[in-house]
Amino acid sequence: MFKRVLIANRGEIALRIMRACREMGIESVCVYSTADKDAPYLKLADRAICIGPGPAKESYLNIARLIAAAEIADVDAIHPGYGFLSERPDFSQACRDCKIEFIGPSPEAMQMLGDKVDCKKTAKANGVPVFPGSENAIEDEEEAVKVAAKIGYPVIIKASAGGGGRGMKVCHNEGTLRSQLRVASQEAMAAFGNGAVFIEKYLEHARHVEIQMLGDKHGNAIYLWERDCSLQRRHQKVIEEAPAPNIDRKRLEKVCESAAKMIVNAKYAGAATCEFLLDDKGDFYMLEVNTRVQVEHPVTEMITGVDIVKMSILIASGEKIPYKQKDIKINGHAMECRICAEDPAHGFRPSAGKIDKWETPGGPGVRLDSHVVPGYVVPSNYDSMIGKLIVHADTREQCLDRAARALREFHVGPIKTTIPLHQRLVENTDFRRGGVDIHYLERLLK
Ligand code: MV4
Repeated sequence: MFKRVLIANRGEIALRIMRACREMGIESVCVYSTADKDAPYLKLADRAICIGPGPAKESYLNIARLIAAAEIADVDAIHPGYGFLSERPDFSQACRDCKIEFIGPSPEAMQMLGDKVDCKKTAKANGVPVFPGSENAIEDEEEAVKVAAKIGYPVIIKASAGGGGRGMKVCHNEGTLRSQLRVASQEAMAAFGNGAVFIEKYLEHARHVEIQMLGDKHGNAIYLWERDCSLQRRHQKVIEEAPAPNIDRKRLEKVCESAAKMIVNAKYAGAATCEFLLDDKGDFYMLEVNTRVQVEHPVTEMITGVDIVKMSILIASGEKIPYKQKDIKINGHAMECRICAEDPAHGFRPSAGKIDKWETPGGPGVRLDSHVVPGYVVPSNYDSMIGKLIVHADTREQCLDRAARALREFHVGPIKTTIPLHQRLVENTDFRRGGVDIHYLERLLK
């Protein structure tokens, strides 16, 4: 096992990884930008190293500075967390070049599953369902028009290198498809340095269901079942839950088995998430694979008892996954509310600044993953998420009631937060019924 790990991240996930390291007897080295220099979680690390100024490009996204910090601290491994450099094959490669273990997949596995065109081919080859569409990146307009005629409109143009909804275009007819192809490719080139685009059938009403996977370096893979993340706004998830409500678990199990095969065949080591859309007929279509530990991993931890962050470290150190698929049992229901420093009453405008009041919920089945303490100043440089409230109970209904109860105990000021929105959602009858689609929240807020 590693003696010392560098955490190439900040905020709640840096703290989450630090906690895993402490329990595993591993020293943690946390990096920080000057914008985070007074962050309280840094005191919990065995060592903290400043890597640059506030802008992420000059600190958390700067590979050379992170590697330099890792060399200075003489760490065995680097945990990237989520966001920042977590899904960059060049960072995984830089770690390999410097003989530092990257806690995540190899650059090859990350490349193969990170590129959507390659990923779809791998998925298909392993029996993982995907949307019908172009087999390869679109080379010319006529080819795209032919494929679209075959699968039928509407179709969606996506960037092969894109993710999280960036650079997508929905086309309802041949005219828009023709005109949008060039635009999409140019935008993809500008945003990702790769102009490759592909098309597939567009699904209007869908739920977002994702499967938590773990693969190790010995050719084993298991799944920790699914999360439903349909409640989102502008591609930012708001509430995630597990298990997914109203779902055919037999069909889900088949999809999970295929996804595990795909992870094995991609020689994938670490935590991964396979994202799917689920239509109203109960069919699954894989969208992409996220090659990192995700924000919402705690809901899966709560229902399976598996510590996903510890697993990611264990796997990187070369250990086998200490569970067989049959050991994974689902216990109860869990839900996560992402609490952001934003004002939901005013178009979700950012509400950075000092948090004087931070009164947090507790009691049975309540977990709060947050780096905030009273007096903490939310920097304006980064993501606005200030904590995740995770609740666990025997049933979904009890889980919703517990979430409502915990949210009532949560008082934050003077900055504005999304707590009132969460209170409204856990009382919402459509959401309580289960199975709202990915456009539900945006419709509700109109
Ligand atoms: C789609 C889709 C409908 N049909 N693909 C958005 C994020 C990216 N991972 C893929 N996304 C979508 N791909 C087809 N063929 C609708 C979306 C989509 C979406 C997906 C998941 C969660 C929220 C979403 C919100 C808008 C659109």
